[in-house]
Amino acid sequence: MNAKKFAGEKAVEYVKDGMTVGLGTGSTVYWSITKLGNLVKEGLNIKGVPTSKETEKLAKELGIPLVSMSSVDHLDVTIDGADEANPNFELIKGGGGALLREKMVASISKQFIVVIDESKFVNQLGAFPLPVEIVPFSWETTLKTINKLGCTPKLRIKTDSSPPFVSDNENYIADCYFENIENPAELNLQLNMIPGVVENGLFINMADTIVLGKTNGDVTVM
Ligand code: ABF
Repeated sequence: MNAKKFAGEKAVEYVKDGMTVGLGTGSTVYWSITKLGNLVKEGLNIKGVPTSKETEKLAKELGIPLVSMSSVDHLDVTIDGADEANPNFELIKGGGGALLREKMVASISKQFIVVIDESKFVNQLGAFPLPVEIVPFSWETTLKTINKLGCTPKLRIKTDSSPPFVSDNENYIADCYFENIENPAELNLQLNMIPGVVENGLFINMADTIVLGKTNGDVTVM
C-alpha cells in the first residue's frame, strides 16, 4: 500500500475554501496536489503557489489556479515533502533540488505541513546527504569551505550526463555527506554564512505539522 499517498491525501484536510496554498515538490506531495486538483474540479476555491517548475507544470495540468509568491503577503497553508524529519520537527529537504523556493514559500506560510512516509522519520538528521544550493561561480572554492564544517560535499550532476544539475534558480546543488548532524540549528547558520552558499536544506523551527503515512494505511498526525 502507498504510504506516501495516504500521507499526501490526509494533509489536504487542512485546506479550506478561499485559502492560498503553497504547493511543494516531490512524490509524496504529488498526492496532495492531485487530490487538490480533483477538489478544484468539484468547486474548491484555492490559489496555489508552486515551489518549483515541476510543481507548476503539474498544478497547471490539474487546473489549480496559480498566483506568484510576490502577489501575496502570506500563505494560509503549505504542504511539502521532506527527505528526513526528526522529533524536533527539524527537516532535511532538497533531494529534489527545490529547497530554495520551498524554504521561501514555507517561510511565509501560516501553517507548514510536512508529508512523509515512515522511512523519513529519524532520530537524528544526517544519513541523507544535506542539499546546499550554491552559486556556480568558483563552486570548487565553496565546496572546500563547506568541507571544513566536517562533511564530504559532492556537486550534484545530472543522472544521465556529466554536466552539473542546475536548479530552477540557475544555481548548483552540493550534496553534503555529514552522516550525523549533531546540531542542525547551528549548522544551518554556519552554512548560510559561507560566501557562495545561497541556501541549505535544513528547515529549522518551520514545520508546524507532520503527517506520517504507513504502508498498512495508518496515518499519524504530529
Ligand atoms: C521535496 O520533497 C524535497 O525537498 C524533498 O527532497 C522531497 C521529498 O521527496 P519525496 O516526497 O519524493 O520523497 O520537498
